[in-house]
Amino acid sequence: MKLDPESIAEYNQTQLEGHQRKLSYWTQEVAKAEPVIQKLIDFQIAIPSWALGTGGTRFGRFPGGGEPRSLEEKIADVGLLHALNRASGAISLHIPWDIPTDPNAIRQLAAQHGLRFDAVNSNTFQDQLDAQQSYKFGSLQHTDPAVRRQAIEHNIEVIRHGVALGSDALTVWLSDGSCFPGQLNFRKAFDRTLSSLEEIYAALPNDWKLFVEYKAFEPNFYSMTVGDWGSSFLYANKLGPKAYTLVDLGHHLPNANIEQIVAILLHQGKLGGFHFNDSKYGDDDLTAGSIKPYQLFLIFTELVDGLDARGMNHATDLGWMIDASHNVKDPLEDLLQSVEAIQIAYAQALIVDREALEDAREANDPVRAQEILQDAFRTDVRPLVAEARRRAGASLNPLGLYRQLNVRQQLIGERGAKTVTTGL
Ligand SMILES: [Mn+2]
Repeated sequence: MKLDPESIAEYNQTQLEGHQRKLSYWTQEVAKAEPVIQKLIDFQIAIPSWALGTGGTRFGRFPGGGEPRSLEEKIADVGLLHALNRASGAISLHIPWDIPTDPNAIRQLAAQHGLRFDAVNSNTFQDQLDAQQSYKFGSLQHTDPAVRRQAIEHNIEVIRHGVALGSDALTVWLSDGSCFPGQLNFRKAFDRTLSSLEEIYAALPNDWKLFVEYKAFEPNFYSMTVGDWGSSFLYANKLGPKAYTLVDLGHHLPNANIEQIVAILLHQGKLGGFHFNDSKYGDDDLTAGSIKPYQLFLIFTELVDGLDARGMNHATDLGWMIDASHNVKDPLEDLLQSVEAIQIAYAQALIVDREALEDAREANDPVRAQEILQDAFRTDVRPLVAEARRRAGASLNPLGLYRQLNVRQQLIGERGAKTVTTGL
């Protein structure tokens, strides 16, 4: 389905009075509000193609109906999100779950929805039906050169698909590692992974980036060959200037100081991209900002600070992507919530009084520093986010309009109640 622009305008009309009342505080602080609104309009978050269907756990999966059955329908769903919030103007594809049979047609379809293709993702953590070699004991690290060859060729094929769609980055997440002590020679696994990555790196077009994503555990539970930001940083450094670390919020050990990791990676010019989600225990892939919104704000505070320190463009110089998957929410509603949580954290980070914070730090005044940060975190920036949406032609309240239009029911009407999306 496609959203009628009239329905957005009509809906906004019913919300306008309340919105302007809430915005009035900010209109008295125009000097502060205007640049934030503009930055929010520019800021786009890529939607992962695998998050459009209901996720599951290893115990079960409970699809909600009307889920996209093809790449075309996935693009239509992201187009719907983007029409509602004008902040989801990109899609991140997963190969082989989303192989485009006609790249030109897919590119055109995406452009009709105002979407571009963000990083493409390879998959060497599952065996495909027609695969000659198995990834049971790893892919790029594997002891058998034939398995490594298959995994390298797959990644190069993913780059080719990405080039055809106008993407400019490859994300490599490896499940490689070991489940038991003694299973793996760590040094050999590192060297094999590095030389495999070098071949993939050599196949990158000049204007492309390679994102090396790390994860502390799962599916391997004793060691992960790219298990933390240190190893990712090491691989990225050895590979060269087109290689960067990708930070997935859920891929750390509990209580890791992600904001500090982000600050150092950015400072060293090696932070490439982000996968947003939230978690309570492990890699829970919950809605961004649903569990630890203060952490999300602290991460954005470092991102804004680090991007500004290097003169980087907030909107375009890092890859901003969601990586989440749910089994109890409507995936589209969940993604609307995630995008809004990210925008709120970003806006709050933008209003931090940087000069005062730096003064407090230089004066060794932790009380003052905390007050400055929490003053921003406790400020209700939602009217700014809504105003950015309104000016971009989106809904003042995307979730409200989504429910009022009964979008899920309409999708079930179009696609059926028993659809299961490709992918996870
Ligand atoms: Mn991820």
